[in-house]
Amino acid sequence: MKVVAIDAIPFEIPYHRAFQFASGEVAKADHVLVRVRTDEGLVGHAEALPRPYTYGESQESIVAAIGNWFAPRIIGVDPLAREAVQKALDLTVANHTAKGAVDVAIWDIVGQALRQPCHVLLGGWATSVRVAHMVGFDTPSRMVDEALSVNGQYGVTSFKVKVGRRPWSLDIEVCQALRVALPDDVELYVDANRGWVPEDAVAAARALYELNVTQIEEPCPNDGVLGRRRVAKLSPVPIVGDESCDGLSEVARNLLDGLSHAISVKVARTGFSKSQRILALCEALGTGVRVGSQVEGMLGAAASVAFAVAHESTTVQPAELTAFMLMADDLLTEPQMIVDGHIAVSERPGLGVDLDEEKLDHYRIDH
Ligand code: MUC
Ligand code: MG
Repeated sequence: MKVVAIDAIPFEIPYHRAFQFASGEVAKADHVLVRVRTDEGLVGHAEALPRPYTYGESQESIVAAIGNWFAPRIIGVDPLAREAVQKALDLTVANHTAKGAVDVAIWDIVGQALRQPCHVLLGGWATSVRVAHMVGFDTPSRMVDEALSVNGQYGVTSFKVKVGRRPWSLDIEVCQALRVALPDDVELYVDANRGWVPEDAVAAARALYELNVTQIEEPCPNDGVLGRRRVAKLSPVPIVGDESCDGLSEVARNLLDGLSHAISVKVARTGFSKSQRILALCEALGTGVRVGSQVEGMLGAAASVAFAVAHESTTVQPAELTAFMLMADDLLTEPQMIVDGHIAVSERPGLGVDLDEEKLDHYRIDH
């Protein structure tokens, strides 16, 4: 079997409201559908998510990287030859979400060719996983209302609160309000998206510890090594590496340099192939892992669910899989469902999801 085409189709789907955080915001789904086709008629899909404030990619750069570099190198390759695909992708540096999507679309084809769901090929540990919901910047009362609504309606009991504002007391005020309003068994953890300076991060961490916050993601910029190391050393709350841990070597350096205690693994940036390598490294170092969100739609969430349920270690912490709730519509024929705080994975071959071609036609912006 051979790859005969890789299409990168930019599309835009409105959001109910913008999802805001310290490093930027997602105000609409300006994503790219990656479609890989083979000479045997199999078609694999994935969703590429430009996050310029995190990886420096745009819809245009993702379309160009796939059209100019990745497609010409991978056309003619057998999709089962995933190491050859990785080699072809890594001839170009950066371009994380373009690469992650090509890898996932290739795995979608591999699953279809072998008539197995991707999650079974990846490890087959479970068939559902607890979800965590991300709460973006807003007033304390609106953030409380959102969390109560998602907790009450979907049974979600884990919330990642966006923080990293100045003064940092604003963030503590939000977390205090959430702690008072939500049931005691609800997990609160936070993500500062590098918004604090180290001194504020240490002070905020001490206050968040008192609120039983379980983790602090990216408290301050990772390139301020001594400051970040001081925060990781002094914080009573474990520090999670996310955007500073966007590849296997970056994860290794981050953990060995004592800059983080746990890692967010994101299928949107490291696909399935590299994410499994990162997972093995974290297991070897005794480091906790959470499947993170790149603020993806339902197609991206389907890939993250497949990865999260495939390994025991990625089911320990609730996976961030609800970002699609903010979107006014989506591209799949069957919506992703959250029931009792869990999402179940499709048992069909590959990613096990179908694209609504009419919706793709309606939302694509390249014609
Ligand atoms: C997250 O966990 O950081 C915010 C920025 C980004 O790149 O992803 C989101 C969620
Ligand atoms: Mg994060």
